[in-house]
Amino acid sequence: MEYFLQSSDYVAVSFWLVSIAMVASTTFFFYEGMFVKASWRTSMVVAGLVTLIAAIHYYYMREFWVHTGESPTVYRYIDWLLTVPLQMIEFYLILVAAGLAVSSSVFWRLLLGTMVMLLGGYSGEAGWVTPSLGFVIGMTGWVIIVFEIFRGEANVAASKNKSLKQAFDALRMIVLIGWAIYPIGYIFGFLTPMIGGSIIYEDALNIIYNLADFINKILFGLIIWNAAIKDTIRK
Ligand SMILES: *C/C=C(C)/C=C/C=C(C)/C=C/C1=C(C)CCCC1(C)C
Repeated sequence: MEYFLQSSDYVAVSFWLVSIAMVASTTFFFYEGMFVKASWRTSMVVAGLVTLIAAIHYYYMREFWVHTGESPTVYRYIDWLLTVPLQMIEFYLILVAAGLAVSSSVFWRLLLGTMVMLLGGYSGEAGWVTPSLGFVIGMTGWVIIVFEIFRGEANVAASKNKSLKQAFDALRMIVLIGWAIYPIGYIFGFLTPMIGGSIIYEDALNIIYNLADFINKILFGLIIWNAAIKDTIRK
């Protein structure tokens, strides 16, 4: 058992780097949020809350990894359970910030997709069901979310406002492409044991998930910041 992070432990180093990046982005989002148009402030605060919640979990996950050498699965999913719904609220908030009316059922459908996706993934990772069944359930939840933002009511509302449409399009590319990194991590971790022994698969799983969180939480917030700034300058 190690008390401190070993420089040769590159998975632990990746936990460390993401922790710091999350703290730095939180500061940035909260600070910048004070200078954007009032209707965007809640969106900026929520972007900062996502990275703040992640930062706390990353410190904890790094410790867990350093001491046990095992995947911090429970903490990872608690983090996702808190932050993914907040990101789904963002889709709703930016529509409202742009003065567009959407029914709250948009948010409930996004939340339903989130729950199915995370419950499926966790069941597979925790061994409640087979890894492949967990994967299929998780993918189903993701498809519900993708359908809602590409074909559902939110999409129709967003297309009515040009500047918002840009931000909305960028955010949904995150959900489509950035989020695809997670199932890839799951495949490496659980569906390709032939790639190597258990050590390699825990490493790959955590490195890929850490990279995914780095992109999908920080870039997500930056897109909202960019839209907020543009809308503020334009007046
Ligand atoms: C901030 C955290 C985020 C944006 C987490 C997103 C997590 C996912 C998109 C997870 C997706 C999964 C699947 C689509 C199928 C396999 C199981 C999961 C949970 C890894």
